[in-house]
Amino acid sequence: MTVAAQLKEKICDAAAAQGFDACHIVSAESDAKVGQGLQNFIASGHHGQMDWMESRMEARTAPQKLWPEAQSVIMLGVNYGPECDPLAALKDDDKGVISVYAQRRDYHDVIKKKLKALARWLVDETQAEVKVFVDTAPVMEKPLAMRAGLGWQGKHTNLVSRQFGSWLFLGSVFTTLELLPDAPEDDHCGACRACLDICPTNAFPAPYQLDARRCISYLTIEHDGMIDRNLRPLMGNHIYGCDDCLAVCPWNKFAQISKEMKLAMQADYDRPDLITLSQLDDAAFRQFFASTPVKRSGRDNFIRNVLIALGNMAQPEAAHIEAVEARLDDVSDVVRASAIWALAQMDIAAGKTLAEKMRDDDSALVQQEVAALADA
Ligand code: B12
Ligand code: SF4
Ligand code: SF4
Repeated sequence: MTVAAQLKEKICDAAAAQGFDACHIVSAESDAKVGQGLQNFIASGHHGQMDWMESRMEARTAPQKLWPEAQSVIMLGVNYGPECDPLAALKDDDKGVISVYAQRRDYHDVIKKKLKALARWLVDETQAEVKVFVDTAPVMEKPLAMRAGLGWQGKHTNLVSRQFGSWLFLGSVFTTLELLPDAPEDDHCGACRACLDICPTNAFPAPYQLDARRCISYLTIEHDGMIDRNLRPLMGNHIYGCDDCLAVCPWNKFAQISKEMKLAMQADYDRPDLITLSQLDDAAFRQFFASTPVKRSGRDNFIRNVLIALGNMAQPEAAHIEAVEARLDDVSDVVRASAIWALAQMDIAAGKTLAEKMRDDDSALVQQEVAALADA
């Protein structure tokens, strides 16, 4: 074995010791296709309100644009395979569905710690310089992981692994070391289009392209304020993120249940009751979701999502209608406006009557909903 191959093996052994399930290496050079794909995404407006993607676009296009001294990137994956089929929860429409990743401790915290430990080990071993990234930095993790051979970007744009299916979190260690790169993974989607067909909001303008503005994950997590009226009925009981396109992928037959104890599913977040959630005030929301990524959306946008799910129930009972009515007095105008919509969905006559009573509300968002009801 060459010295370079030995070092690579030692790095991946050290990564495994930290609990990483996949470890591959890629050079830090740019890939023109990726930069072009990102530019097309932004130019088409597919990023919606995620202005931060646009403002650091150049840095995103290649590791060396972010850190010119970087020579190699160690791409790492942590398996978060769920114990059961996430699609099953969509049938219980009086319960909310929180996506698989968000029912766990915040992966940003868990993975950052592992990355730092691995980076410290690498510095001790080689005296090289290192930087670690997970999710929030201007790094395009999926194309890098594909080039490193961790998997391929499926038609839903996420990375699919032959070993772990859809369920890999990604993170990276950039280094000044020149490491032996791995071969890229090929695309194994073939003629399949299951992920494109299952998407409730038709968020894929074409295979391998996502219009985030239509994606329930974006709408429930990133989008601030009211959600497009035409999309609300399509969101079902998704209240934070969405796994539909991931869960339907046939490559999940090779998926494994996550072994990482720190990322164990937490029972409180499996199909939580919509009425109970609708009653959370800011302090209760922060407390209930303190350890999970859900806290990132903020209370008002989260309650908006819950109200949309209540409005989408096929056969709401009196208690569900009362829970929505209670939000007509909420301090947040997004919540009050969403409650008007939900009420009209559940009981159009009651919605119209109550909307009438909201005419004195001085919020523009509320008045837009009142006007839309009058037109309905
Ligand atoms: C922004 C973002 C989102 C956005 C946009 C998603 C997206 N597809 O880009 C939203 C909020 C919707 C989102 C949702 C989710 N996300 Co997210 N997200 C990110 C983030 C921060 C950046 C991704 C990015 O750079 N997107 C920009 C686009 C342009 O890049 P791309 O998808 O690779 O697109 C390529 C092609 O599709 C093509 N292309 C794209 N648009 C267009 C348009 C035209 C006209 C053309 C010709 C080409 C083209 O070119 C691009 C470059 O090759 C990454 C973390 C990171 N730093 O990388 C996590 C990340 C991708 N997300 C992740 C996860 C888990 C999710 C969710 C599953 C969460 C959930 N359960 O709700 C969903 C999945 C939704 C989906 N189908 O993609 C994981 C994915 C892990 C994996 N195995 O792939 C990541 C890597 C975070 C992590 N560290 O683990 N996410
Ligand atoms: S995450 Fe859900 S809404 Fe977004 S593209 Fe996938 S199936 Fe569609
Ligand atoms: S569902 Fe089919 S098309 Fe979509 S990523 Fe998986 S294999 Fe590819």
